[in-house]
Amino acid sequence: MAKIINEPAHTFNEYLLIPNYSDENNIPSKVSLVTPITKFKKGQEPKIKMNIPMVSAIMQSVSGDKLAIALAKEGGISFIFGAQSIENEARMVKNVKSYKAGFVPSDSNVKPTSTLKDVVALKEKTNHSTIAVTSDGTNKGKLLGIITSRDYRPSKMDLNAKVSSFMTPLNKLVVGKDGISLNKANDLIWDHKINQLPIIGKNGELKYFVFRKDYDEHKKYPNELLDDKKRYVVGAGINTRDYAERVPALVKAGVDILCIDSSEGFTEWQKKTIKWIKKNYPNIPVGAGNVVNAEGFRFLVEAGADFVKVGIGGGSICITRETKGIGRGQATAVIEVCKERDKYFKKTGIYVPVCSDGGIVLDHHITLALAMGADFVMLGRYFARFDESPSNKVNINGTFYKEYWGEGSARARNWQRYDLGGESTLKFEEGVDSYVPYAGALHDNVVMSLEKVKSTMCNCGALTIKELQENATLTLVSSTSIVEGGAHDVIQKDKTSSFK
Ligand code: MZP
Repeated sequence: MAKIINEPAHTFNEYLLIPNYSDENNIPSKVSLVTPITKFKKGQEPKIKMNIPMVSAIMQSVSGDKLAIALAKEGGISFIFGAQSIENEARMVKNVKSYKAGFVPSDSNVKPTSTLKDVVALKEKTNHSTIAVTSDGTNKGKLLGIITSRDYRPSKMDLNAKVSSFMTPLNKLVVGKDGISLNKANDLIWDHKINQLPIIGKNGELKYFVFRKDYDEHKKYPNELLDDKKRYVVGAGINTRDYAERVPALVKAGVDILCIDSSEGFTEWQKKTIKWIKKNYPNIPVGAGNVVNAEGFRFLVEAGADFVKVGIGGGSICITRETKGIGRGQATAVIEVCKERDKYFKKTGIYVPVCSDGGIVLDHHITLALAMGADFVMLGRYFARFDESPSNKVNINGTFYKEYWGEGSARARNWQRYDLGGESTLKFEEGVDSYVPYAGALHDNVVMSLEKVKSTMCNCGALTIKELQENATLTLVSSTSIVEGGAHDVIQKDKTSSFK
């Protein structure tokens, strides 16, 4: 007879945290959200830590290079979606690794033989007030000068005038050499009272501009997550079919960490994939999943996984539980797996971080997942709503939305995520295509969500995620007490409040 668990599996919404004593030290500005993402031995440091406990989902409508840069600026990691060609995924990883905060490749460029008319047209198109003059008119050509709005006055000048006659030539410019630090570049900008500093390579070729106006912008990101070469940290999703070709390309592009993207991780395919990576790229950490019980966790850890992802069927776009009848309430799954993780740590002295993936609806669900033992959370719907996600922003009846589709939807064409051997096709859908309300810039939202997490941690007397995991008290709540938890028995004046 089948094994039957009679205890119901619970979701985050069925739990609340009970405050602990907080002393005057428990203030949000003292909370650290630093968290491990790769396994480590007791007393040692993990290879990669994040500054915030958030990673973005391995999804076409979530994790492109733009979102990866925005999230690394906040201190988290994106896993670039794997359901695309190997070349495209590697290019996205490369874009993140070659992005230098504060160093901007020039978007507006002309040749010395271009005319004032060309400059005016370009300015109208790009709205950039700094234009580079290079030997070949590209942003990689030899720098010959720059044009700013101070160099020309269209109403008083001949529109056929050649750029070389009115640009500020190189010998009158202050320039920085490639490799200069952002601090040094900003010092030059301040010392010489200029608005932009061109950075040139060994042969005088243009590399970037550093702009005065970006100086404060950079200070907005005290938590940015950098590797030892000061490049943003980025992850990438892989599948259990083409890893022997995909992984080398991603490693070559500079990827920091991989994660096998699959709806079900307790499989021989995952074991084979992890073993292959460990044999061929022992220095590249790889996460695996998804599992929802202790046995699944143990299996992936013994196969060599560096972190384990938990969650089946709880994603906002996911219909796996309806179509296949597999899955588990996310809270119960996280609690059981984290208990096993702690047991494994006690026995072996190896700590394997756990990621709670999917089903985060309210910001406080992040805090609950952490209190239940997760080291970080993976979010899809949450990030899909922002400017930086790769999907379309659409206006429906006057309200803006972003498109968000599951990797198991027909639209994603990601059969590899659901692969059980056999034919290379998706036989039925496990995800839906949807809209989510547009929510603006990633930065503003992440800052606000984490303020709430820190505030709750203070109420629980915790200044670190570890303290929260060790000392939090959680309680199951009744369905009527969930109703009591929202505004009730009043007629709300404004139901659009952004309390979530
Ligand atoms: P959520 O943050 O939108 O609730 O959930 C995101 C997670 O749902 C992803 O990280 C992934 O594990 C899972 N997912 C992605 N696509 C599907 C699907 O089409 C899915 N079924 O379940």
